[in-house]
Amino acid sequence: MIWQTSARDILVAVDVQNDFLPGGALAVPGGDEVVPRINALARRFAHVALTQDWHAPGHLSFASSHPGRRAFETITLPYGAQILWPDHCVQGSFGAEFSAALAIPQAELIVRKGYRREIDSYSAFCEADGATLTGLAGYLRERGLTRIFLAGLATDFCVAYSAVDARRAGFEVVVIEDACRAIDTEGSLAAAWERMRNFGVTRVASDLVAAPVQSQ
Ligand code: VGL
Ligand code: ZN
Repeated sequence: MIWQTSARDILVAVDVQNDFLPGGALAVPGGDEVVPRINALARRFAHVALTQDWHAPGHLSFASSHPGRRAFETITLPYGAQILWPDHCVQGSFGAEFSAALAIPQAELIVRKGYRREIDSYSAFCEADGATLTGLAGYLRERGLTRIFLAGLATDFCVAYSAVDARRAGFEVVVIEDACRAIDTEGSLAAAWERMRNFGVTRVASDLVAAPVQSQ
């Protein structure tokens, strides 16, 4: 099946930022491989948005904010379980910048997330308290966009959480598998695909995503 995009579709490129690329603070294995794929995909969409992990210094998702704790341990915060990460994507830092190889000047929106020190947000729709909305669902609805294609980093965290929340908000959701890469800590990748499947997220290959018949 070919997935022909239309004026009601948007590509959301998740967290293609230096800290998630090789050499970055929270490097995702093969993270750099998604960049040319996402650039090529973006040309097949009438609409593109970017998300940007954007943490305040001393963010509570950082292991360094919890003396005696180490990265990739899980702790309990007021809103629930939180995996601790190396310091990453600190507001204004080089690591938080988009990859210089990302070439999507036509992107219409940048959604920043995780900017409050006390709350993480893997999802581009809703923060980790499960209640605070980012405004993305409202933006998409106001613009009549009904189907969201997701690509980027990391499959098992920001892509998966965004995909599930987009389904909860009533959108059709398609994850472009080969344009994503995973962190995969303690079975997180398999669990993420299972959860996405349960929520009705579709999984496709990038070569099956085609530009609209007529460009708009
Ligand atoms: C992400 C862990 C921490 C992601 C962001 O972009 O998937 N993962 N912050
Ligand atoms: Zn983060």
